[in-house]
Amino acid sequence: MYDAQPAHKFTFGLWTVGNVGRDPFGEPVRKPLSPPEIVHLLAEVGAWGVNFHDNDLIPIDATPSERDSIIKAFRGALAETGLVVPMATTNLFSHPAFKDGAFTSNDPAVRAYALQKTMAAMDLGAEFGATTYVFWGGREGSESDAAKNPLEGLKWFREALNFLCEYSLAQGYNYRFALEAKPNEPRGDIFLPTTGAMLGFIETLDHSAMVGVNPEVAHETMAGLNFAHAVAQALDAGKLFHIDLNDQASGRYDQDFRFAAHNYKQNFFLVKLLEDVGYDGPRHFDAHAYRSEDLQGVKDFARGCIRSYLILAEKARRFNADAEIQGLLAELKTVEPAVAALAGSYSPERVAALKAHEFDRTGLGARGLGYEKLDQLTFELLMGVR
Ligand code: 3MF
Ligand code: MG
Ligand code: MG
Ligand code: MG
Repeated sequence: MYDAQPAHKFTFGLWTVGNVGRDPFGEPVRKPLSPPEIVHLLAEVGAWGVNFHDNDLIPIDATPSERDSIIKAFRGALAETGLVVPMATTNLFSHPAFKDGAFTSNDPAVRAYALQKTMAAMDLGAEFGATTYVFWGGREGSESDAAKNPLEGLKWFREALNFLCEYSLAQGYNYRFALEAKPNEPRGDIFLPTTGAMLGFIETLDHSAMVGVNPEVAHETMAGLNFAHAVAQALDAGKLFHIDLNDQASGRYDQDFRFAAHNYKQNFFLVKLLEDVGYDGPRHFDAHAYRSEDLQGVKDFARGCIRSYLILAEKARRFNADAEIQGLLAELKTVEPAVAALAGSYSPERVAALKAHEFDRTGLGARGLGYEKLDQLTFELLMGVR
């Protein structure tokens, strides 16, 4: 019943199940897996696709012949398993050269190197058929505003994206760019810290139609925001090009927990939103297993991400089919047709009707909305007692 279908497009990054459990205070706890091993592991747990940063696949210091043999082995694993590569991205954060950011580094040489590295990574992604290219500004920010002018940072970031859009078009790549916001970590502050900020910025780009967003559960949650609302804004703008599913407790370090490991209710509303609108992009898990886990735990983690999504999708169907819940929702919107017709788009007739209407302000304020009951019914549905 909770089996992944290709239509769900469940994907994982090489860096997710490949995470070795290093953190700022501790050494790795798991052995690294090679890209072909990861592809086979993902096939075993039911994934449809695999995504990568350039250096997840090809080490930054690989020789051309090493590159060729890695690509050959990876291609072989994809052919054996049928996994696809829908998304690619650039690692612009691990190497010390990027300590002050990449496209927004104060150093022009670093900004130029970031362009060169991204073009090469776009070439690599295109070789594997990727159609979404993600930009997460890992270190595009600052610790001290003494060091960087945010206006310059935005200008440089725009220049880089305009350049790379042109490059994608000139190469005939089929890329849509997806910008991923994060409020902080690993920088004190990261520019364009929320999905809403990215959506505003996109409209300032030369090729704004080919640029959308890749919101991540953990990132909006770190900022104390409602993730489903951020996704709704992206959907409303026609800009939900990709999504990073994981989980996070508000106010904590960047946790990247298994999808829905923490906020069951918030993630239920997220899944319901995606399912209700028929989102047909990849459902990408950008998460990793707890540091307590061995290889078996990594598989449990990956299967858990998929299964939790499908369980919440099933709950969303039940919510939509629940007569009592739907009755409460319908009741909320039931008013006299003449009054309902007063709300809507501008017209001289509506202006006249509004000016002439006398509202029962006291009655409006006195009306109970039934949200306590609605929320309790939702909780009971989620807990399986309904
Ligand atoms: C960091 C992230 C990143 C991005 C990735 C692009 C390492 O918090 O979320 O994962 O998602 O760089 O997809
Ligand atoms: Mg993240
Ligand atoms: Mg993270
Ligand atoms: Mg992410």
